[in-house]
Amino acid sequence: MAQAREQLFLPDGRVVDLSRPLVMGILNVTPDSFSDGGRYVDLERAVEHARSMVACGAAIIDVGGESTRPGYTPVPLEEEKRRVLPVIEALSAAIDVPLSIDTQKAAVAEAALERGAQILNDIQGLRGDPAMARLAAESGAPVVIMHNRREPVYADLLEEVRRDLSDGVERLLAAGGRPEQVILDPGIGFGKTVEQNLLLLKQLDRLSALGYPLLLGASRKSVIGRTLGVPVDERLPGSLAVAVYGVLKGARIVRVHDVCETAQAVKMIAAIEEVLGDGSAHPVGA
Ligand code: HH2
Repeated sequence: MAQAREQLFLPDGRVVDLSRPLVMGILNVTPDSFSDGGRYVDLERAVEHARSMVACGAAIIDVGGESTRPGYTPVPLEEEKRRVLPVIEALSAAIDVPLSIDTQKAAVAEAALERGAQILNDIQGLRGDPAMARLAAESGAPVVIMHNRREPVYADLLEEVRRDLSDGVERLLAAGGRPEQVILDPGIGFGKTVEQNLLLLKQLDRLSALGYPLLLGASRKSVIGRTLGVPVDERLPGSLAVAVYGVLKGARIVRVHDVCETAQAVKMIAAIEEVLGDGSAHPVGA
């Protein structure tokens, strides 16, 4: 199995270490996101929330100005820019961790990069806006290529997800981009039934075989709600279980709302995996 790359190279020259799994904190500056809509539309509250996620261990903050929950209302370009750009600008000055821009519009992504965003997050996997692959290639920024389909119809789920993701990678390379920029994401909740989401999680390690770092975003999603029969504000235990399972299956970045709790879970996994010795001497503590 191909070993996934363990670094992200940012346009500003910084390098993000992926040898340990990272937490990406979600900052939705939308009135209508499915779990946190309306909470951070105010600039000061957005900055405060980002700061608190960083304090808890977020290594990346993902800023989004358009909810993409099932049945969402598309946001016009100017409105999306109005929502995200001031936040990107303020966060570039306020916090040290890299910012990613969660958008399907190349014009929003480009303006965000100009204001300090360092990572592109395209839920259309470079198969939506035709200008996105070129922008990714020209900027040299790491780009999350997420799997997405309109209809949950597959003859062979894993094979088709792999093929669609590879197609996104091909678009980047054809536009002049580099394999080093690629981060892949199975797109939990996007054009998949509950069973298909569970199956993709179960087979996540097989997506690592493509050789790119994997990002997993299942936080508070309906696959958890439906499996456990719990409303959106009671999905923390399920979200933690999926994040831990995902990391053990090879995810290097987990995109979550509950950063403090997830960062502790991920740190605990790293501590167990990295402990040395045979346990016969030098106990670390009780
Ligand atoms: N999920 C959502 C949005 N962006 N990006 C990536 N790479 N992977 C994901 O799984 C993903 C994503 C949807 O979740 P959320 O942002 O919480 O909700 P909403 O779309 O309602 O704002």
